[in-house]
Amino acid sequence: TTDVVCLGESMVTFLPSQPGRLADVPSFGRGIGGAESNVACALAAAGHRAAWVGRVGADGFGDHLVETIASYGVDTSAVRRDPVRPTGIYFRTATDRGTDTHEVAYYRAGSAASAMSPANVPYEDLFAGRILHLSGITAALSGDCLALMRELTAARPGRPLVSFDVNHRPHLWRGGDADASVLLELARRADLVFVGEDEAEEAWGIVGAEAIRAAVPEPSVLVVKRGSAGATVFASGLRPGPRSSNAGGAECAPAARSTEGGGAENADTVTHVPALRVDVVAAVGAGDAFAAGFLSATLRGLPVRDRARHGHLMAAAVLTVPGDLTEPPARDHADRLVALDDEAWG
Ligand code: KDG
Repeated sequence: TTDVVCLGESMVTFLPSQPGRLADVPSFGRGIGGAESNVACALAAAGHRAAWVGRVGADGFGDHLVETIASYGVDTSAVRRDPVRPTGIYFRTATDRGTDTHEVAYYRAGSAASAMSPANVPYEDLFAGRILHLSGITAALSGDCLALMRELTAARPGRPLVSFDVNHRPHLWRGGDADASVLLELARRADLVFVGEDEAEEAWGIVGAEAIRAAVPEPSVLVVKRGSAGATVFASGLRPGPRSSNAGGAECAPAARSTEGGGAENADTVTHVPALRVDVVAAVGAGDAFAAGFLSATLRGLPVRDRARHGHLMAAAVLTVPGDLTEPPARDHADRLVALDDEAWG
């Protein structure tokens, strides 16, 4: 069985040979990007069975994406090729200091992935894992992609646990019919949600972790990421998953939550988990790495605090390299770091 199926657009990424304005960068090196395939690659590198489902062009960039993602050990067999539309690409700039904002230039309007729709995705593959991981980027790509996100997050019998990273990308919402408020609707339909405190404010005007939870009360687990301040995890209604026999007793299925409220079984536990302090080289990909670490620990049935610590650890590894992806620490090594006492974790 597949542990996690990730759906989304991946792109060939062009990383600058030197810092500076996009207008001044003389040459670029090729990498790959795509929030959801980043999650799949990190999960596969951490020893899980991960699949990535997407749509690329029938072109060399599409070949490169599929080959590179597969080289991480990710199952790419359900990726579709669009005979006409190209694979999306994007360029990035770098600054001397990793925490400064960099420029992103997308060339993805009309891409193969933007043509994903409820009519052309392989549902059997999408629902084959224990977790289906999605992100708000897909919702911003086109009306068809938004319809697909609504379809995949709809309640249905046998639905895998739906993990949703809000991933608000303001550029992508410009000029479309929908706006980032749909991300709130999608988050409320998911079982596990990742959102940055800053992105909730930017996308929805909602300020602070408690207010975010009040606006997104449905998911069993809501992770509010607060940058270097760490993460706050709201968790309720976890019970052993129906397929736990093949995953060491992972608690990852949503429990039916009573609508009457007030019962102890519905009360949230709220866990603040500090992050590791690192010198940031490039922040891109850190959110994906966090999600991968959190999902990995969820599949393993680890306690909430350790789920977030595994997320922070994977994020720290990616924050300290220029690209979106890096080899995560081996599982036993990661477990030893996660088990360090609170003092080490700040
Ligand atoms: O999370 C990293 C992604 O932002 C990057 O890989 C590109 O998927 C991408 C996007 O749409 O911004």
